[in-house]
Amino acid sequence: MSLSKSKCTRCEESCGKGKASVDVIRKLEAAFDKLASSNSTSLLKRYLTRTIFDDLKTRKTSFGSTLLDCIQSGLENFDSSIGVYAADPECYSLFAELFDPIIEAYHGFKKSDRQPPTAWGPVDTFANLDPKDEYIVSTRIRCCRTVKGYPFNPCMAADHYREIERQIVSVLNELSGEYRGIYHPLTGMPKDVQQNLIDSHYLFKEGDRFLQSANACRHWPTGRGIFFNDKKTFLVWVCEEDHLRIMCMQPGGNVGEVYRRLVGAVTELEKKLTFIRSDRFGYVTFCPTNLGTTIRASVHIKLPKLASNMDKLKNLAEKYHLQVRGTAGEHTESEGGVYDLSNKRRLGLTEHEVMKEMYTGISEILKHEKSAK
Ligand code: ADP
Ligand code: CIR
Repeated sequence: MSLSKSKCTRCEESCGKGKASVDVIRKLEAAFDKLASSNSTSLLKRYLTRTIFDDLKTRKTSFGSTLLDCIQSGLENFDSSIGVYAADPECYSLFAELFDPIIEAYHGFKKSDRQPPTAWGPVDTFANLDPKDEYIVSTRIRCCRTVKGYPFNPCMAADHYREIERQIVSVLNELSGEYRGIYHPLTGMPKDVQQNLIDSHYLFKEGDRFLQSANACRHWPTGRGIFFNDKKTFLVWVCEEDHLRIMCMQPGGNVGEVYRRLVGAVTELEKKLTFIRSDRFGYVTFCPTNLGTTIRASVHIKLPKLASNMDKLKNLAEKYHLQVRGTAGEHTESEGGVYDLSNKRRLGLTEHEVMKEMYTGISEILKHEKSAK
């Protein structure tokens, strides 16, 4: 099935470029008023002014995506931190008046900025952050990729999922050495196996309400699955939030080893798959927080002293451009005093600079933990 831009996969009609329907505009109007009077702290609420809303509410991309498709998640989930997704790659430009300030607020990346060319840099720069295994439980580095020729989740038909999965898995099956592994499709996966993989932090969770509201879970579980090597130190998520989430992880704090493995994996995959990269935003992703390098390098870390004052830990993390998440990922709580600390910015910096920011930040946080009373 080839990707036809003129045929909208949402309504299965040739809606093409044009104007949002009266029904969409009516829904937007009602939801805008509710958001405006809500106590939401999302970036959507902060930047969707009445003027911008009026400018954007009638627009529609050639994939058929409207403002509603981009902001539905934030409209339905007032506890969103961001609240927007690009329903298709064109949304970043057609709805730039909304996306640009959100992207700047999240990454510090201005309208006039450009993502530098890919630069992994020397992979041996980073050492073990916790050689005595006292604080860091595990290290994980992931990046996201969008395969050329396919839209983002909200515009994907069931056949797109089947086709892209086939394409990705045929490439994954050719990997060798430490990257050799097996693909496990979600379709037909026993529930206990799936839950076990989720609980062990290997597999994406199911039923994320932020993604569901964004129409990113249609045709689930068609086309979704996970590939991993024997040791589960190299894993690829297929068609969850993005077409590919490529990740390496292992116990302990050896950032250098995990980074080297990830760079090798992405380099191999790029030989066989063509990924969408824009001059301005680098690698293009569904969520604006992942644009650019798309790298989220994290440690699962125990910080008993700092975490006794969460406001202090969050302020410290912010100082080093780090984000604090719960143990099971985004929108979760800490379990057993383990926090997920990762780089917040991924856009406007090279891959190596992103890694350096994370590495330096975690080193500094560890110094604070060790000297705290
Ligand atoms: P993503 O990292 O892909 O944006 P999440 O925040 O939902 O998505 O995390 C996905 C999974 O990865 C979760 O199960 C989370 O616990 C796990 N994870 C993240 N960082 C680490 C880490 N350093 N060690 C082990 N598991 C991790
Ligand atoms: C939200 O707005 O909270 C969700 N849509 C998730 C946004 C991604 N979060 C992030 O910080 N990377």
